[in-house]
Amino acid sequence: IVRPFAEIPGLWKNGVVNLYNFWKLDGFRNLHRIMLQNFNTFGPIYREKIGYYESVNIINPEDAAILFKAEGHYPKRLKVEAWTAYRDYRNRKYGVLLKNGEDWRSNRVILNKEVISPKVQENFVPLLDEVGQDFVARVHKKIKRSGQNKWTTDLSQELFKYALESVSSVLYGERLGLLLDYIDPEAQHFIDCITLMFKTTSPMLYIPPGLLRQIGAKVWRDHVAAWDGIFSQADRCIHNIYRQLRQDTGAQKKYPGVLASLLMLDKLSIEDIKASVTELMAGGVDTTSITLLWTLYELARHPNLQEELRAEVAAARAESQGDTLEMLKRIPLVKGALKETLRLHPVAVSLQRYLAEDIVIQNYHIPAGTLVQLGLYAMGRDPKVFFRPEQYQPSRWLRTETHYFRSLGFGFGPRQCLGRRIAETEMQLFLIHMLENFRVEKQRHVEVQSTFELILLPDKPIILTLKPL
Ligand code: HEM
Ligand code: 2DC
Repeated sequence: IVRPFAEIPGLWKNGVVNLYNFWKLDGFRNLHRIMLQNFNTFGPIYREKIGYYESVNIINPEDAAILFKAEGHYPKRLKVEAWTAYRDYRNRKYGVLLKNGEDWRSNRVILNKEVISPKVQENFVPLLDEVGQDFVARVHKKIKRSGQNKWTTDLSQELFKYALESVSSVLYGERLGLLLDYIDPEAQHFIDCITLMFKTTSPMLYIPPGLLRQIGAKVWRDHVAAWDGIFSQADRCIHNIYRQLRQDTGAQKKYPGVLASLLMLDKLSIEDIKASVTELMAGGVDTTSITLLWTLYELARHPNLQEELRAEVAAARAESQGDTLEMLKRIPLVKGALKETLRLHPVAVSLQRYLAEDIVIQNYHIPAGTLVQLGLYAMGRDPKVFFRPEQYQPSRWLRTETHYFRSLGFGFGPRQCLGRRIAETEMQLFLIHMLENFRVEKQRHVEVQSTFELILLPDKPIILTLKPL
């Protein structure tokens, strides 16, 4: 017999009291650990209400499968009100990230063709490969300048620049030049704005931004300033390409980038294109850079694994004879390493959907319209789901054992990460070039954990040493 919705365990009766307790636990930065603890207390399903944020939480891959089968034709995530409130406030259009319903679907279908289809991925490879080579050249230079034949540093700022340079080269078909000695202060400001935007979003998941705006709260003002910085920089880049395209007479053969392709395709309005390209540019910085930083950290902690990966890359290089696209098909362990990084250090603490239909999970009835969250961080560390979850083991993704709804770092289905192919290609090429050039080592024994600033970030600087091979 199926049990009713009201019997799902958890604390969902008093959102205000729960918000107070959440705040006492420093929940704004510990969300992932609190979710883990809740699964330990309540089991594989629990209901929760913090402030005005109400959800049912699940952890099992089999339950994730039920959730995604009930997402409907217009899958909808948790509405991040801070993001929509900014756009409403400044009278800007929503892009694909924030749209819903038919408007989302029609935009997404067109964007898919230019951003995530295998056909265009081939166009991205030479662009991203060049950025990877430039990054390596920059590290060699830093090593030379140090006079010690090595470079010890917190790579996060360097990786932000690498990620922004990569996503910009794909979007605009042009280099920004962020890996040169002189850095454009506007580009640096853009990077800082993205970090601030994420950081100021998390409290507004629980306290309505409209309220914070009315009382003139600092977090709302900072959030607005952050998005203003993001939009003005993206507007400048977009305007540049738009102008070039109008001046250009002859048809060129070279791949012109995502933005120019969308403009020439002429299927979306300029305003829709601008909104989504801005989101792609902003979404493409902290996500891939932090994932790469975690991967280098894990490789530094596992020197033997690092050598194994290096050998795979060397063999792939030899077999593919200069064909980079071919090379990307011969590095399963490198791909496994990226999956393993996202299992232990996911960017998104959860995936969420509003149910399009009633479902039954763990024998509880859950009505249509409910917000259901899959605890991605908790699932990645659950010994019932992954054998010895605490071990970083890329080879687990090679074995034929079931991966059914276990590799969900980029989300699932038609609403999954639009930047997925860009991110994967960019990260794979980065690792290829780094492994071919440097050995990565770690300083002392420092345990780094995650902290929640809307996305999960390392809670302290990760200091690594790069040595030429
Ligand atoms: C959505 C993860 C990189 C742009 C998402 C979602 C996740 C995610 C989990 C939600 C998917 C869902 O609800 O099913 C990641 C990870 C990345 C990454 C782990 C890198 C390691 C990027 C990059 C871009 C990007 C590089 C831009 C070039 C987007 C956009 C959406 C999205 C636009 C919203 C798509 C929609 O609503 O239709 N991402 N992402 N992401 N991501 Fe990413
Ligand atoms: C944060 O409880 C925790 O890819 C919340 O590139 C639920 C939630 C909702 C939406 C998620 C967000 C979490 C984490 C960051 C995500 C976001 C959807 C897209 C975004 C996963 C899990 C991200 C980082 C995008 C950001 C695009 C950019 C323009 C802001």
